[in-house]
Amino acid sequence: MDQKPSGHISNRTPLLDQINDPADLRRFPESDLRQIADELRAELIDAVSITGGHFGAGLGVVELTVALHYVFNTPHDRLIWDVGHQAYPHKILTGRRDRIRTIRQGGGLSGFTKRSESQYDPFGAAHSSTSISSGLGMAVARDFKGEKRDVIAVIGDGAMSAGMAYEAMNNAGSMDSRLIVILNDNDMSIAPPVGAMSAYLSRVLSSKSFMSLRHIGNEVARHLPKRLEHMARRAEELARSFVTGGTLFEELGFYYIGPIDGHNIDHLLPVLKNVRDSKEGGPVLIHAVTEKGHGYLSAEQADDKWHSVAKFDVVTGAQAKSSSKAPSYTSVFAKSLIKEAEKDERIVAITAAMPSGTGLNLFGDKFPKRTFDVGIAEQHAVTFAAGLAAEGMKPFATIYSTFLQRAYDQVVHDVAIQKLPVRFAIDRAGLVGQDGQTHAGSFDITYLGCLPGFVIMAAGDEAELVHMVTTCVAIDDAPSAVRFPRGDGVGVPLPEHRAVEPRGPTRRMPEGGTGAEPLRAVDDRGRCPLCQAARHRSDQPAGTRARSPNHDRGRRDRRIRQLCAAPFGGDRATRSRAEDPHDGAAGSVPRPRFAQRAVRDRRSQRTPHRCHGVGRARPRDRGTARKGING
Ligand SMILES: Cc1ncc(C[n+]2csc(CCOP(=O)(O)OP(=O)(O)O)c2C)c(N)n1
Repeated sequence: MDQKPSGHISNRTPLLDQINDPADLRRFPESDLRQIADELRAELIDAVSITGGHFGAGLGVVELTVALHYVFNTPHDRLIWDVGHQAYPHKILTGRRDRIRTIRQGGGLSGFTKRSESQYDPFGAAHSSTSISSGLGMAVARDFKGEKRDVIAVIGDGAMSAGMAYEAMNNAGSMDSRLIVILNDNDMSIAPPVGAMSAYLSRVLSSKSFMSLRHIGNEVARHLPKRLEHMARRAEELARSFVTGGTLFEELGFYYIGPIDGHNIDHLLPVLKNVRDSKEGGPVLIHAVTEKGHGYLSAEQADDKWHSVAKFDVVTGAQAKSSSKAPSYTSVFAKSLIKEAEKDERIVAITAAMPSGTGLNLFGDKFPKRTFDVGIAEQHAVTFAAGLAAEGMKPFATIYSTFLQRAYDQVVHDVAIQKLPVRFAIDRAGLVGQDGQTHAGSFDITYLGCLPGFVIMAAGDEAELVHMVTTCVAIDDAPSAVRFPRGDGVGVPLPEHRAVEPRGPTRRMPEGGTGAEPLRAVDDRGRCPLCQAARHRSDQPAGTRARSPNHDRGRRDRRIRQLCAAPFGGDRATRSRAEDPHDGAAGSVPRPRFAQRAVRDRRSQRTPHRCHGVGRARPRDRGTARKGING
């Protein structure tokens, strides 16, 4: 499709205008589906040009979306989109077209699939690689209940790099439950995909045998009888294995079909129908080859295939630029780490498929051999970092707060308990705006704060972040973490000299303001300024520090109340591990340590708010609605 002005939607989408839900779609003859897909793509382009959001992935699954809803009886059949960032066309076809221009806005549609939003979203997503596990669960539940329905999981080649996908396939392959997995292979993650799986898929696609097989496959798909006889299926499988040399998926117990052209509706329909009508049990994997960004030139030509975009001009493809003058926290982090790495060659950096989101693309340009993109594999990333640390390297595991959740056992078991000095650079800490609930970095303070000996830092501005990166490098006897928000800094000058932060009690940043506002002080009787509860004083036993009614009544935001409930105090945090009876002792309450920035800047007049013994809250933590996309 050319990049044309959108014009008046209803003039451009005469068939789509007649579709409110998939039942309407199914009333059209197959011959109209090509045009419906074109109209759906035009509508997607127009909508995202207004809202911004995930884009390239949705463009790549337009035909697949039409074909799936046409062939399967959704929502009775369960259609699960992995991650859910590619589900915008699905939302348009499933009764949400009228709200598609509210996507990712307060009160609007979610940018991912969400159970509470629609009966057509049978499973909520946003974190990747959950679709096969959840689909298998639904398939087994169906079998228990004696119901008849198909369960279809659509998963990208990037999401297929995560361990969870293999755990699910390994399990599904040993079961007899009917499950349809569609591998949407666009040879892209957010960045180009990495790892052996990606190389394997490329080999399958580029092999001569695939090229001729594709032709044969198309012919076979056209002429296969509706009811696949067991013998015929086996013969075809053997023939296919003979040509392709067998597939990993078949070894895992899946019946593998493909690769097929995921943009050709005439190829998709017969394959999907045959799979739907087959009476065979067990899992099937359909390998569909698509192009990320398909049908919109600027997206097709971009390196990142326009994975996610700001608002843009449909005709020129020009995206709206941010007007901020301050650098982003991400870039300040990356540049600080580069400076440290120039001095210390033991510093290495690890990302789990988010090189540009975490700034490690910059680090990688400078130190390609010291940068590791491990794929969507946060668990592996953390244990890999632990191994590096065990051998004296200085690894920075650079992971968004929300995605680090997935590696919690690795953080506990492989890092904290062994006291290995893995440095965690936790980007997107705090609320993240449009990506919503699933992407909010709400829990890292809590889930790291209860671990023994963990040094936790929270940067209140970009200057602090610089010092905290230096501090992480210096901490070589314990795990450490520096958390920082998404988006741009507050505009303070960056320090010329980097300093190691002393560890000590925490101080409190202002609520709901910019970094320029004064901190609220503890009053002279040591009471909390928010609720006047002396019980919050950290020198009282943890059990007695209940929240006051005033506080609970919501004098300030929910997060403050959460912090007040934290079971440790700032003064306790100054204890060294050697003194701390809780350190590593089984069955006791572990105490975290905190680093506090020396009071040396324009905030030097502020009094630490000592009643909250947890690292500082950030100015942006208050429901920020900054533009942009997390991942
Ligand atoms: C656990 C987790 N880590 C990282 C991400 C960020 N993320 C969102 S989409 C994406 C790429 C997914 O690639 P693929 O499955 O191939 O889908 P495509 O966008 O290429 O269609 C990543 C890494 C995530 N959603 N979940």
